[in-house]
Amino acid sequence: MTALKKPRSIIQPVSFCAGCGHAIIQRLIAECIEELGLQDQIIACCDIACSEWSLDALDYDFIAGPHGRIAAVATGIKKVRPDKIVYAHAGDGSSYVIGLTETCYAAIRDVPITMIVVNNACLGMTGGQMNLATTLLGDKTSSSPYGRSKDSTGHPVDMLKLIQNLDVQFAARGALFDPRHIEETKRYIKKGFENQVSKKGFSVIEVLSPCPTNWNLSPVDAMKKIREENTKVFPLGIYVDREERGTGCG
Ligand SMILES: Cc1ncc(C[n+]2csc(CCOP(=O)(O)OP(=O)(O)O)c2C)c(N)n1
Ligand code: SF4
Repeated sequence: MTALKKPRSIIQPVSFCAGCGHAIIQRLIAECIEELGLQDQIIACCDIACSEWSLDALDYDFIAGPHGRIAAVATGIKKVRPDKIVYAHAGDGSSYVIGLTETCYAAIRDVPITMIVVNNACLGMTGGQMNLATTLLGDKTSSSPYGRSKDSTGHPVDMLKLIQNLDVQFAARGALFDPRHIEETKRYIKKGFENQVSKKGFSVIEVLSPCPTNWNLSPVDAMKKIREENTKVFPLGIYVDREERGTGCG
């Protein structure tokens, strides 16, 4: 039996809401970094949104970028410090809505960074407003109180299907609703770091993640919603792995 140990780089108690997926993702990031022995080479980038709670919790060199600009911030850091391992931990509003251009250009340039995008189907930090890219049709949010409607706000967008058409190193989507999928998500995140160590290109890992506070669900029901609803619109799996020359999903 393996004893689970907290990574040494987690130096503060979790500040996220109870049941928040960001906390699991923060832990997976720290575990991957520690298992790969990269602690001293990391420059972490978090966005001005819920991911910024990691800033004081993790014992890495850290920068918080303006909301939506995290892919550009990480790109700049990697350009001037190619010797460092640079990762971005950001929300789906930051990465796919206000920061759509930044994320796409990091992918187009195939910048060798590891980008972890938390798909919690809303704008978490500001009160759970609808996210144009990730809120499901019919889902009620603080800015779509009657449920998201296709007629007024269009369809959600599967960003990995867009990124799949660009020449990137790695793109995959994981989820957190049970231990098997948490392990799978960890493998994707680790692969994103390993690609950077071996000086390969842009890696993006999107994670379907609960925001129980803004979804008005218990942590258990939030995980159930992801498993039963969100995975239907956002299929899990590897979309691009240049190394394997495989593309696809599911
Ligand atoms: C330029 C700018 N626009 C808007 C905001 C307000 N703002 C802060 S966080 C946020 C949304 C965060 O949502 P997301 O990126 O999905 O991350 P989450 O909090 O859900 O992890 C917004 C709109 C800001 N700080 N700066
Ligand atoms: S508001 Fe949502 S995303 Fe932000 S910390 Fe709370 S549960 Fe997590």
